[in-house]
Amino acid sequence: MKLFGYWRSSATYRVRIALALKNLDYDYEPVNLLKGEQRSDAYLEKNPLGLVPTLQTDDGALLTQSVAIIEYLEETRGGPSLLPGNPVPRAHARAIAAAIASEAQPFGNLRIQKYLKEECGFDAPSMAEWMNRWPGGAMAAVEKMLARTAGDYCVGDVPGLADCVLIPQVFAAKRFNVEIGGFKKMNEIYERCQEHPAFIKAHPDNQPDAVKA
Ligand SMILES: N[C@@H](CCC(=O)N[C@@H](CS)C(=O)NCC(=O)O)C(=O)O
Repeated sequence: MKLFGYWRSSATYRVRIALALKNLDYDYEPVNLLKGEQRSDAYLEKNPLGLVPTLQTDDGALLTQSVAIIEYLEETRGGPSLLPGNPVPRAHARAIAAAIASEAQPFGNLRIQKYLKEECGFDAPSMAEWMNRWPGGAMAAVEKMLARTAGDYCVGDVPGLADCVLIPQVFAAKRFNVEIGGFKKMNEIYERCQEHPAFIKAHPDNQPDAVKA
């Protein structure tokens, strides 16, 4: 398998966590978002939305959308399951993943931030307000969801799909100063995952294309 991604992309980070939790080997090809490589003709052939990640399977299929990729890994590979066995907790895991992937992450994506700054004239305070209102607002709702579902991890006591999606979003929130400090459960899970080998392996700073500060 080959993963096309970018070290600091939260959606790529989701897939890396899933690959690491399942202990799967893969090749990695960086797509430099800051250089706009996601919009090159060659990359658009792989991922028509011009977003990372893309996973190329061993038989050449090109998979896009991080949550669909994680579900593909779950359905086709062994290793620890990333979804609970029972339907209600399974629906909770998918709901948390969807809340973050659909209602939080897209509003803070690079192309949206670029558009707001360059075409709508947003200055730093307007950007901060945007980030707290939209990604931050969705994360406040996720904290309430976690109150109903979490144990040591997002749903119960085993890391899975929801954690693959939550941890990168918390990482991004910290990077963009989104106010999530009061979200106790979320922060507890985040800190626990910082000690987990699969999450350490998947961390942006541990990727070959990471830019050291
Ligand atoms: N829903 C997509 C989101 C992918 C996405 O937004 N990727 C971001 C990085 S986290 C990206 O490629 N941004 C490039 C851009 O905005 O130009 C998924 O889950 O794969």
